[in-house]
Amino acid sequence: MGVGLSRRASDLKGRYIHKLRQKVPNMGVDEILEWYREYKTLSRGKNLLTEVEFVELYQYLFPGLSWKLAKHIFRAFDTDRDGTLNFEEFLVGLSMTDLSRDEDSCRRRTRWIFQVYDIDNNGSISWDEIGEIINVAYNLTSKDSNRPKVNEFTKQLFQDMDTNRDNKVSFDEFLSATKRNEEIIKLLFKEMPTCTD
Ligand SMILES: [Ca+2]
Ligand SMILES: [Ca+2]
Repeated sequence: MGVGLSRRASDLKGRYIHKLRQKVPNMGVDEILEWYREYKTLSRGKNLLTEVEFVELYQYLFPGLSWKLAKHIFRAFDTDRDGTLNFEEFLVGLSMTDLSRDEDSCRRRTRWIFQVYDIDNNGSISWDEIGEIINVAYNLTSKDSNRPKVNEFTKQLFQDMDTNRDNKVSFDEFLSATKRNEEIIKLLFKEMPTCTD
């Protein structure tokens, strides 16, 4: 590993790696460098990943995932909302697929999934937002015959999440709801374990 690692490490400055490691405590230096190499290839040396490039990658990593859902996932990766992913955004997003069950990982992951649902990024999930994500997750079209069933499911889910009945779901409500109902996470990421108390 020695020679290759130092060559790549010189590309990514030590201080920067240290900063990244604080954001992705579940990843080691080797893994970060491995992803950096991957990122450079994917972004064709631009050091920015566009939505189209990301969607292609995500559909390759998760076959069967609809492009609409991949676009919502891109939005959650793109934390500064400039429409592209820098390496840090890319890495932090990828670290969310770490499936550890410790409390810290669970909370970070749930916070991130909350961002997938919170389309307008205002810190709460509205009825429309959950409806949109569920329709996309089920890949429904406007004429789909399963629509009434899914609408009913959405309604029940929203009511179950919105425990204080203010017509929006806060992060804390969301977190509690994911512990009662694993479907909220499995809808988007089948393999992801849910967190329990
Ligand atoms: Ca960005
Ligand atoms: Ca919102």
